[in-house]
Amino acid sequence: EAEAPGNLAAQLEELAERRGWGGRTAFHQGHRAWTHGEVHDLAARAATVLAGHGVRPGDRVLLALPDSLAWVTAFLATARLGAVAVLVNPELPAADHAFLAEDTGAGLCVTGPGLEERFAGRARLGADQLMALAPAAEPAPVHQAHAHTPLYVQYTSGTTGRPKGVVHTHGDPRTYHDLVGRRVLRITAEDVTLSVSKLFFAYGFGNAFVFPLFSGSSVVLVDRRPTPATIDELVARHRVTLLYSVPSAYAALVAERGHGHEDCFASVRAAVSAGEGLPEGLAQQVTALLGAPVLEQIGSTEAGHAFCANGFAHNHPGTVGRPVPGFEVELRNRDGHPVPEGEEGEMWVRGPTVTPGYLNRPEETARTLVGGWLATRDRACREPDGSYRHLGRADDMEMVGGITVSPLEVEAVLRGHPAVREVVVAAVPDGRGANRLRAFVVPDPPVRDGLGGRAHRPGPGEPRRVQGPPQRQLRPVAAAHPDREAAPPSGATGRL
Ligand code: 3SK
Repeated sequence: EAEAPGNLAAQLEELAERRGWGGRTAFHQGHRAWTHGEVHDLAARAATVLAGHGVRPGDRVLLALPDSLAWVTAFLATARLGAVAVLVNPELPAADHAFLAEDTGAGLCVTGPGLEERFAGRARLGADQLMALAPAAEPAPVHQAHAHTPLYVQYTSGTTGRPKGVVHTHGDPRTYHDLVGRRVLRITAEDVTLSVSKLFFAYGFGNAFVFPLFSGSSVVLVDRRPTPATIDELVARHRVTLLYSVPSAYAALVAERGHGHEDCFASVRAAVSAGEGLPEGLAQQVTALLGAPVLEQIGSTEAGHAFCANGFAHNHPGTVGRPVPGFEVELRNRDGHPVPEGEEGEMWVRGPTVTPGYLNRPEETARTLVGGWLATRDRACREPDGSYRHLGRADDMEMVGGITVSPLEVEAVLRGHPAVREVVVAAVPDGRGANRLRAFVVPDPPVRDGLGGRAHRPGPGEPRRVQGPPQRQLRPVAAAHPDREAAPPSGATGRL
């Protein structure tokens, strides 16, 4: 489409009309389905409901709800009004939600089930209420927007672990689709998507919202992390063609289903992997199980979606692929100077969807966006074929289960426990091809019966050792990833 992009909601509505896919299924959720036409019509009406709750152009509308038709409707309705959607993990603790509402100055919070009591002191609207009121409302007029008008904010953490709101604009989604969805993944209206990564993450937002709405294809929405059994069932039931996931979830799928090709995956034409390195052995097992190529990518919240990707014509396992068309990648040393050819360095990225900056964080913006280049803090080396091999993070963050985790923050939480004298936290391979965080603890003496220690002697039935992740106590951070096996500590924030 050649014309300059305006308001995203109008771009998508017009595209569906012009291409004649208004009657095609856009979203499956449980046993229900909605067409593209129904979704745009409902969103136009939902915008009137939001306006009735005081939402005006430029206002921030915080969306804390699981992946669902309500999420999609609330996002498009917010866009239609020229307001800015703040995409938030609904599973965060109340203190984190309060921080995000404060940081963004949210004028309205749209809440999912069980969160109605959150965001006290702010205007709130339950997602159920929005969906109940919308059908009877009149469609709201579209607010004029331009390619550079802010559209949404997603949270990410950095070296300090302090969450930062990353701003993206009305022009960005169409570019994600043109570059990654259409050119790399060759998505057509026939595709059916299932994304393990949720909509509030950059990866999930592109996979399960942007690409399907720009291509007239359909998505299977799942409100929580799908188990391997759920993935099998949904792929078979909806004839999923594109599966997007993260290495730890692929490892779980392989562990559960074995290595031989399974009929229930016959419809899958590609599996996409991102969020952390995909070991070559695991990639081979996934390919054997699904009978389809696994295409590894790397992207970031700041870049909007992937900036390097493998494709069908050129897939180099063990690498994150070549720069996505329209993106440039430079490897630089710690001082920001390009490294000689063949040496490893930090990935600096330039491209059309890189964020204009962080919300309320001019210093962090200036450190991360330098002369039009984005410092990703990912370390990599360039292979002779132009693919990049990811070598980890340049900062003190670890990628675990597709999320960026600060081991230092986890250590700080554990150190606060009276039974812990010293602790080191590190990511270690879990033997299935993914990483797990492990805490190595020196207990505070005298300890005769595990970590119960002096300060707290466990009672009957209480665990005698610190098991699983620590309870969170630290400052609020955003976007804990639902792909985890247990709630991550506060240092875990979304990269996906
Ligand atoms: O590599 C990632 O983590 C990523 C993040 C955001 C969007 C897309 C990708 C592949």
